[in-house]
Amino acid sequence: MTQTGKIALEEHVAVQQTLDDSRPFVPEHLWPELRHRLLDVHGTRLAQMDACGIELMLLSLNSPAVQAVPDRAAARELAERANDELATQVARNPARFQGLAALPMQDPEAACRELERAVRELGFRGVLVNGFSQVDEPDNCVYLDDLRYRPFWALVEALDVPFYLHPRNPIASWAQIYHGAEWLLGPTWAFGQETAVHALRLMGSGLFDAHPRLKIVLGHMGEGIPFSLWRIDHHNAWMEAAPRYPALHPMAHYVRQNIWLTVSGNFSTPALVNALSVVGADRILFSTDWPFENVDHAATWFDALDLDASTRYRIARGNAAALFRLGT
Ligand code: GRE
Ligand code: ZN
Repeated sequence: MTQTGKIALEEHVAVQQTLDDSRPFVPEHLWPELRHRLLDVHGTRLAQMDACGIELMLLSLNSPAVQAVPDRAAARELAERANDELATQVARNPARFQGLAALPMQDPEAACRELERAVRELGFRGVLVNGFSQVDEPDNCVYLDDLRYRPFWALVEALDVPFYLHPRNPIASWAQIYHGAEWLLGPTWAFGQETAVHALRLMGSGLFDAHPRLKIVLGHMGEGIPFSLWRIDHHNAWMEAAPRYPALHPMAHYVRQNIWLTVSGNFSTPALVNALSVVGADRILFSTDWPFENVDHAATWFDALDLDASTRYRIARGNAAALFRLGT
């Protein structure tokens, strides 16, 4: 049964300056197709949405984009320009498209200013950041549990907008484990590993004790965290050792308080069953990951799932409408 009115949250576009970031992820003969998909909004994309029962896409920039620009001023300029272009696209059809802001995390104060501008002036519904940022030097990778970001997180909480933590690849000098096995990079494995560790860093840092109302969205059915959650919190229980992180609670507490998952790029029924049993239907949201995945692959899989009407509705659109305050 086609569930109409679906809302999709991890849906990417590129601007000219970020287009080539996506080029390594596709065989050369398919680059013209991916390039078209990344630059298109109102043609192929909208037709796919109409064909597959998707009412609304939240658009965000491709990866790694702003996060891979070490120069602070250049990162600021790129984020501002990309957000302006995205706002222009959204304004052409706001009933079908809304925006998530790109932010120059290389400069935390500028990230705060751009966040306020994107939410208050451009009407964006939240933020999507592509993992760690390279700051000043290409090899200086900074994760978002760094204390320099505490004022930024306070602002995200005060504005009450969701923060989508999206994957990127580790840089070569930090990724020896993948040397000689490059096939594991990208969506095969490294994206999930990188993003799961980043999310666990946030949880373990105590960030969510200081800011309990932060709302973090993870794609790809939670990047493996639901599957691993029990072991993260319960390994070697007989040793009765105190946790070695500053946070006040087990990770399961933060997963249930601060984390929402989308099914983007992970159209696996066993993975969904696991996520449903670990985090429940109120924290799982539909998404596709267009243009890297096909809209019809996501929708055909979702529409055929054997779910009760309430669960189906919440995952398809109810949870997203509440979380991102859509349709208000
Ligand atoms: C994504 O945005 O999730 C993505 C990429 C590149 C390749 C595959 C993929 O940015 O899913
Ligand atoms: Zn994505």
